[in-house]
Amino acid sequence: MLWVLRGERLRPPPIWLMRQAGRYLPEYRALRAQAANFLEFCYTPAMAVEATLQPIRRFDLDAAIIFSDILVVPHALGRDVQFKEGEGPVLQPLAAGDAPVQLDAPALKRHLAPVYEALVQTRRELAKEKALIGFAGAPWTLACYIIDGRNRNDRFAATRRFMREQPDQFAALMETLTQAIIEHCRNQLAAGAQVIQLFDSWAEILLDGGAEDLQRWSVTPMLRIADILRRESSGVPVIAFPRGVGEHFELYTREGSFAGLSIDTTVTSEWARDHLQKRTAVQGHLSNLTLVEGGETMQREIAEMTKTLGRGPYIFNLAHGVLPQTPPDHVAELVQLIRGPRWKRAQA
Ligand code: 1CP
Repeated sequence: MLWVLRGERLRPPPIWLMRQAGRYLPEYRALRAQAANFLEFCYTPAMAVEATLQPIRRFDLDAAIIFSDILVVPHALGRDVQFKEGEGPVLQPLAAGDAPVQLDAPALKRHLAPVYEALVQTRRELAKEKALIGFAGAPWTLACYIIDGRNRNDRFAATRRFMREQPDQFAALMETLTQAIIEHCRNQLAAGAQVIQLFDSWAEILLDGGAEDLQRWSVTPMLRIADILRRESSGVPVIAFPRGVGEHFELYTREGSFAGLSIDTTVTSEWARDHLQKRTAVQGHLSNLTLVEGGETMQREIAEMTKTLGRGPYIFNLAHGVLPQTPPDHVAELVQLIRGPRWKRAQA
């Protein structure tokens, strides 16, 4: 996978899946039952290492993503974060006029030490040829959870209002988050992560305010994070995943910025080949619902994707994380299809 992020083409393409660890795996559910809550799970290195390695053992995927969550950064910044069974994460919302969120870098490092320990141990246990991915939420997506407190499926209305009505306080929060994310990624790289993926899961909401808002609050801060990490860590590859932005994915391809762009189903494979792949490796973009469905639909979509994107630097992945109702057999079949005889013929 690291070769692809340097611009090489690999056949078959390397494959990993967002949320490859999780509830669709019986061994994950068994492990999860041993932890009092989700954060304890994330902060217990032995459990996080085991959850990280489970999908690698079962499916022989090409990369492991450290088992953690994007919300450990707000937690490390002193926000109250709770994962409620069946409800998802709930944070203490940030209101206009509240004391500013502040970064204490040594305190963040101490708080997240179990995540870094899990990376060290995972790298030790992971086969040499498998890449180890660290990750963080992008500033905008973290701001959405910090201000709204939870996802009410109203496109983070409180955050959008805060952005309009408290522009200075919002800008200060975004700056603190950018610095905190840089610290967290830096620490993950020092602990053995070889790639960083930045998840801007709610980037699409910024488009309500036009491409200028997307540029200012997603593209620019994510580029800054990638630039700093690359400069400090001799060219470490950063993958950006600004979900749902369609043709605006192109804004993220500035020369020498992200080594990879993870795309979803808001663009076609042809569009990604023509507009993105000359400047960056492309990762994606099978629908997670197609993976649930499996069968001929999955076979057809994989064939189409690998044909179109497989001629350039390409990493196979989903458009969005594996769903809990996914049959594990479909993941096994997906890996078989990607590594299947088609590629051997193509190379002959
Ligand atoms: O108890 C459980 O099993 C809870 C489910 C779960 C899991 C398995 C959550 C709660 N987080 C995770 C792990 C996780 N989260 C990983 C692990 C590595 C892997 O991919 O295998 C990663 C990369 C994330 C990233 C994450 N968390 C994102 C970005 C990606 C995306 O899905 O867009 C987001 C938005 C979150 C927040 C979050 N954490 C958990 C839930 C249910 C949510 C979404 C809440 C919502 O907005 O509806």
